[in-house]
Amino acid sequence: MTVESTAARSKPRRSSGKRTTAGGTRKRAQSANARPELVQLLTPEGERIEHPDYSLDPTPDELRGLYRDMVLTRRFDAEATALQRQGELGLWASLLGQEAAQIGSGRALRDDDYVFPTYREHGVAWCRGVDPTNLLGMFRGVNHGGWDPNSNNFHLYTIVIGSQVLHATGYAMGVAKDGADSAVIAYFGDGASSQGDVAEAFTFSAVYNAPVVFFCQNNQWAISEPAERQSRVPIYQRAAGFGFPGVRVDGNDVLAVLAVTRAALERARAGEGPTLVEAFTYRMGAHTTSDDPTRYRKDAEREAWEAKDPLLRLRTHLEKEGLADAGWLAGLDEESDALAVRVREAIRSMPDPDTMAVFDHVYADGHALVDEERARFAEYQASFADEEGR
Ligand SMILES: Cc1ncc(C[n+]2csc(CCOP(=O)(O)OP(=O)(O)O)c2C)c(N)n1
Ligand SMILES: [Mg+2]
Repeated sequence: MTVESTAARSKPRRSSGKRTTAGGTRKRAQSANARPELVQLLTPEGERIEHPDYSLDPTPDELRGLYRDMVLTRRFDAEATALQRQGELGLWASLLGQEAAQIGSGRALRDDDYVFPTYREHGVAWCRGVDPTNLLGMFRGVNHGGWDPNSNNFHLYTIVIGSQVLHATGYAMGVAKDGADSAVIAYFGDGASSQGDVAEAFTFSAVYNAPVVFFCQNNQWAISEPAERQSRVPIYQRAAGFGFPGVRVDGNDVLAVLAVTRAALERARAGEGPTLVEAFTYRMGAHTTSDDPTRYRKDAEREAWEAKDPLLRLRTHLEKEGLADAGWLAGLDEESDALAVRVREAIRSMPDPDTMAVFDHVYADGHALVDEERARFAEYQASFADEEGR
């Protein structure tokens, strides 16, 4: 297996010898993203393999724990998708297929590390101890976030593509100034990698040696735009141009993601600066519940990725090694069902917000314009009460 890490590379790699003509540009871009070199510790067939740069020696309990995390996260996600279809949520962004990328990286974190997520990091939220029901409020439209970021060092979901990568970098620069040895991790997608904010974050983090890990989940699609439209080279290789290491990991291999993210976080803590981790994975579902992927991608592509399913490969491994018997698996099924029931009950009993609350927290000390808007809105609302009273 080839180690495709700009960190591990000591001498320039030889060209593959493939030539690119003007007319072959698209072909080259596609092959760059489809290149198979990545860090892997567990094959799609559930076979444990070694890697010269990344080792991991998980206990049976840890292996079962990772599988449990992925199963419960997938179940929560499926339940949320169903709740959107039943009109209980306005929208849902499914993480289906990306469980290993999120659980592997989430479990590599220390409590004092800080996470800046996008809108799809339900598995990372799970690892941080954010209650899954809290993730639903924003998608139901009853709050603007749903949790206190500082309770779990898990920032609010960010929908403005790429902006949280800059926030993470600024936060990491602050961590370094404080002299703390925590690390920061910024999640973003293949599409976000084209944003100016991400390039700026790369520059600042490199120049200031900020303790940040850039964790790009390359799920192959940015809504209907394929990954090859984002970059002429594999995304992880961009790090070299900014002066820090990049590594591509099999994003459907929870063990490899855990090992690679742990190493990147350790580098950050040791004052060695940022790392770009590209988790090569696949978005098995739609971009969100508002999207119809059959309009722009082929069934065969999804089917090819199904064979690399992150849950299946760890389950195969556990069964092969005799680490998960039928009783344990049945217990996990029961736990999943109980989680689903809890989520459904929580959403149905979620109170609608006070409509005036939208004016709260706009300014710390109040503002004349907001006061005026609040008064006008109160008057407008009262007009309905008057009508009802007639
Ligand atoms: C600044 C900005 N531009 C455009 C959008 C609309 N938008 C929402 S999601 C998305 C695609 C993001 O793709 P990617 O970064 O690959 O993340 P993924 O959704 O695949 O996890 C776009 C363009 C947005 N939210 N913010
Ligand atoms: Mg994407």
